Amino acid sequence: MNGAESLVRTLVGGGVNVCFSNPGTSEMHFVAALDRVDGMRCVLALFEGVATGAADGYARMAEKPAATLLHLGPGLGNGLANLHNAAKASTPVVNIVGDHASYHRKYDAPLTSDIETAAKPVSGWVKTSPSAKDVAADGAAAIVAAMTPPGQVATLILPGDTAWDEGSGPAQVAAAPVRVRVCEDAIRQSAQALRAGASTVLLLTGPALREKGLELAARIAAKTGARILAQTFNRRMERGAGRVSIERIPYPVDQALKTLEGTRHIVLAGSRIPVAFFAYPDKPSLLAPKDTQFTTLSRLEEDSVHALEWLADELGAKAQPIEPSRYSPPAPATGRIEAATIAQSLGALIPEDAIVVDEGVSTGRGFFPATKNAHPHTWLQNMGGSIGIGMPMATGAAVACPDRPVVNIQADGSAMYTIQSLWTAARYKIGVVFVIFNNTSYRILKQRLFAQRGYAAQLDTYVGMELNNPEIDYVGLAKSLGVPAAHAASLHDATDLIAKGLAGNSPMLINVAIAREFK
Ligand SMILES: Cc1ncc(C[n+]2csc(CCOP(=O)(O)OP(=O)(O)O)c2C)c(N)n1
Repeated sequence: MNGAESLVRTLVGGGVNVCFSNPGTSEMHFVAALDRVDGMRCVLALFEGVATGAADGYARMAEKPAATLLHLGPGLGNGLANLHNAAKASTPVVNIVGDHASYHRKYDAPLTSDIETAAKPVSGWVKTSPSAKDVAADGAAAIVAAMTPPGQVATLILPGDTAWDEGSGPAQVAAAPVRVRVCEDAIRQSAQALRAGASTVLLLTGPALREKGLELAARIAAKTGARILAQTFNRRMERGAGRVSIERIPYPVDQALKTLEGTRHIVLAGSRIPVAFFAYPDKPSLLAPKDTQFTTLSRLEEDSVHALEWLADELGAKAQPIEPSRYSPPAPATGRIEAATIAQSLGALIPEDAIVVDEGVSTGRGFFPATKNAHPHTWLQNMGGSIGIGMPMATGAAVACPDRPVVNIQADGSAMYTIQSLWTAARYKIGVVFVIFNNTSYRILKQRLFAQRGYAAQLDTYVGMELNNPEIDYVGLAKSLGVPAAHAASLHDATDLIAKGLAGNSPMLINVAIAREFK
């Protein structure tokens, strides 16, 4: 058995069953092994950013990593933006990058580059496998590294000869470390901060945003009078009927400052101190009031749910009554197509057990209130700020959960970074409903420029932010990539088309025409 097959059998043995790939000549033996070994599904992506974003979405839902397969340094380079996002979301990814055969590197052939250096900023673990005899054990170590809490990108670089030389056979994959439990001090100090009541915020992210964590946090809040909030961006959040559907710290700095006004203590459950996405000349970087005291209940890699359980016990809150969201969706909206009406219609349309993949950017920001009482669903966001994650992430999430409805709420400009996702969805019949919020601009940037009251904004010209002239034909693009698509010129059309899309289990794109005004 060669190294490639030893590695693929190791991956399958370690529960890695999907490989989002864009291979080249140096990976041919690995590809042949992918094909030969049962239990491994190879999903082709036509751009590496699709492969890496799909691996992120897959792992968020499957709770285990997918592999990627990228072609040397340039393939990795194309995939880096979404690996950055995966790293910021602490998503486990087994990121496999092919390289020249070890003896070929010294000739500096065209595709030679320093792959390790390129991989390091996004990877918690990087290794170039030295030989075909080592590659299976290195693959096993990569899985463990990826799954080590809170989860990380593990990059395994695979020189060609490690694939084609005689290998070791499959290696055993060790169990990944479990999340460690917090110490008693963390509980005692958090309880003390929470007893202060309304001036305390219990700030959640990570596994604390799953059903059990939310329920425990709500009991604690009900008992103490403290507020619960989620970070602005989170890897995965359970919401809708039957869940405690909580709000996030808003993205715009002024709104975030207002939300946290009067806060004296923040108890961090897996979360970080809230900071502004960007610095602005006239605004603070830190979003909480200056003298806020922070208490860490749990770090992201620790067992936040156990910590919340213990904390609830300590506060006598375990049996505290709470009111999870009830199923009472809004009626589908009528009137103009705008953020509020789309949100309302989505609240009415989200099917039971849906996955909502949110790259709605300026349109999608305020969708939580209108979707709070929808059917139970899961909400995925971009934690790394690099746009172009939504379509691949939705595609990967749907590969992980083929029986769940998946809707991608997708800003138009961001869609264009990884629009090739549509072809993968079509090729493998992956049932994602892609809803494009088409405002023919980078509206969020126009908002920023306008806020600066700059010369360009006064003239109402926004250099480098207009996506008209020519307008992008998303319906035509989708059709050319094999995905049925339709244009929604009215809210009624949009509601109708989204409902139809969600009733099926095949990919569909809906282009929702949104007015260009932005102020
Ligand atoms: C990789 C990357 N390139 C550029 C940016 C800067 N950027 C942030 S938002 C944005 C435009 C977003 O436009 P769109 O997706 O249409 O959303 P809208 O603002 O119109 O709601 C850009 C270019 C980024 N965040 N990431």
